[in-house]
Amino acid sequence: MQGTQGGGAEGAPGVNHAPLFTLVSQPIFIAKNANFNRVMQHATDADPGAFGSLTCSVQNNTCSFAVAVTGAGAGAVDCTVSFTAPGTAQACSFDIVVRDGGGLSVTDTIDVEVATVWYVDAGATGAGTGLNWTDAFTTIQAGVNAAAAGEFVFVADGVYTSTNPGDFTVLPMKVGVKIFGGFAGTESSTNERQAPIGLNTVLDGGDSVCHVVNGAGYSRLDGFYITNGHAVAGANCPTELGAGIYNYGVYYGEFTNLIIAYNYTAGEGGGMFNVYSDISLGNSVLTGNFA
Ligand SMILES: [Ca+2]
Repeated sequence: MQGTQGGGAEGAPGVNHAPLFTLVSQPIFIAKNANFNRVMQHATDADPGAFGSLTCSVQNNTCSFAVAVTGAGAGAVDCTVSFTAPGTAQACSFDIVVRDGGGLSVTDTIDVEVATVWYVDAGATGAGTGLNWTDAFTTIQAGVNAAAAGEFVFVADGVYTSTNPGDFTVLPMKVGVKIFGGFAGTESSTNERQAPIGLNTVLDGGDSVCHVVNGAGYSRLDGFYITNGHAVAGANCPTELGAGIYNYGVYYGEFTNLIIAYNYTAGEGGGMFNVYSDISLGNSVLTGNFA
């Protein structure tokens, strides 16, 4: 409209607004003694001048080790987190804080878990100790067998099947063990994985395994493509339930970044079946499952 002038929104001198985060915060699962150096948040602030001048910092660090959060910019900023993980396991957190020049701020809490990692890579040709990517186990069963409660299993992209057709499961989870897929085979933290996480780390039931994944409590399954489960009654399949993932009595089970596709059961829960369980399912796709 010609001739209008002095809209109320324009200028508004002296009014400051808090910065805003633009990323969904991700927890950090990292191997002992590993170095971490990544952008973990991005913030924006449209205010002019000092009111929109942003600085990243850290506060409320409960970790035993120092964490640096750095970054500065006008109107937008990347916050880079860097630290060296200790040689002992721990769970802790810190806050990323972005403050503008007018004193307003926004805070994001990042959870950190440091643990022993066992490495699995179907294509590895090293010593097979599971202690690093070069010497990774080549079967997912070996990684789970080696891991104790509180430890992690990192699995590189590839196709993982059961040892014998007609097995009960491809991945027998273990209480307290967190299992992550989606790695290229060089990383030391979950945050280094490239999207789409888990699409190419395949747990394949071969249309014969009863449950591709058999869940366990106090665990996490993160970054897998789960397919071709076949929960049909037989010697190795007492329950026609949960061809993709079967959780029985699973408490505090976290399931995230999963694609659960094309699993079959003659009973219930083609993709996933939970009974006497308390689980969370996030950022996942269930498609083409049959029950
Ligand atoms: Ca501002």
